[in-house]
Amino acid sequence: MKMNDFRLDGKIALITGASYGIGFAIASGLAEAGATIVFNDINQDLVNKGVAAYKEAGIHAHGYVCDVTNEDQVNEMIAAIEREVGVVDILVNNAGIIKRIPMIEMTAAQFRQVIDIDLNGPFIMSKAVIPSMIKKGHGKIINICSMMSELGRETVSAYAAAKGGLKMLTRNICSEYGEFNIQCNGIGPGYIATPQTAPLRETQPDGSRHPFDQFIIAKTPAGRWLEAEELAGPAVFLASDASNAVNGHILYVDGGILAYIGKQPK
Ligand code: NAP
Ligand code: GCO
Repeated sequence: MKMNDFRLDGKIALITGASYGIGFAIASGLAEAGATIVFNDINQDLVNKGVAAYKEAGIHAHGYVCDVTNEDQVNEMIAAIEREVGVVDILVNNAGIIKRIPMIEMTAAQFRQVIDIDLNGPFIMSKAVIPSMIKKGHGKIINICSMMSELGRETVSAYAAAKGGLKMLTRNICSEYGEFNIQCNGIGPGYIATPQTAPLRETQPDGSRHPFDQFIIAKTPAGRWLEAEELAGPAVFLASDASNAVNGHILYVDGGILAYIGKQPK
């Protein structure tokens, strides 16, 4: 093993939904390791804001408007990236949404929307990049899974179904394309302070912490929410040659939540 195995110089990384949040943090880490950063988001305003944010961080990122659930848009984006930047070596399927609604109150349309973005999107994106990875003789796909790839909780039925499916899609891409030197793994973040979880951390009218905030503190051995930047190192590892023998694995970056019964209430 050489430390250079962790470098990504000369590699092109595409991170979906990466104008901010976890995608932005992972992209920044991949850039630090030498990768050329390409990202997409759902509209031009977000892409423009993302390009500016990357520039502010000293990263020249290539931004594209693309809805990951729209196969025509995805195929057009991948063709444009291959013309304008080059063949994608590393795909991070990060784009995702959550709806926190009790299952019997959730409409079928709402359930389908979460499945569409969080599971169909990674399928469509992976299907679009694998043929060129096969031609190139290597590829890395990293799916951003979740605690809900392993656990359920109230109000997140669609999200848990999607993220559980994403875990198995990860294993199936590994099974089907490992022979072409394509490694497909997942990262399962714990509870990360981003816009997606902001409603779970809102200070209460009486100035106390949100009940769910207190719950996560008790469920995390380190007693804190994790930062998006803490996912960058694991992402660099899974995007690099250092992990060429790792395939079909979900790397939980959760501060130990899955290992811990939780702190006894005082
Ligand atoms: P976030 O702040 O909500 O960012 C998600 C990004 O994806 C946004 O830029 C969003 O754009 C974009 N997006 C949504 N739908 C899209 C579509 N159809 N096509 C393209 N882009 C789309 O979420 P996050 O907290 O950074 O989470 C990123 C990923 O990590 C998600 O897959 C999430 O499930 C997963 N995750 C998050 C946590 C956590 O604690 N935060 C933990 C585990 C896993 P808009 O702004 O327009 O919605
Ligand atoms: C929730 C949270 C979680 C996190 C993450 C945990 O409502 O429980 O949003 O789902 O987003 O997926 O790993």
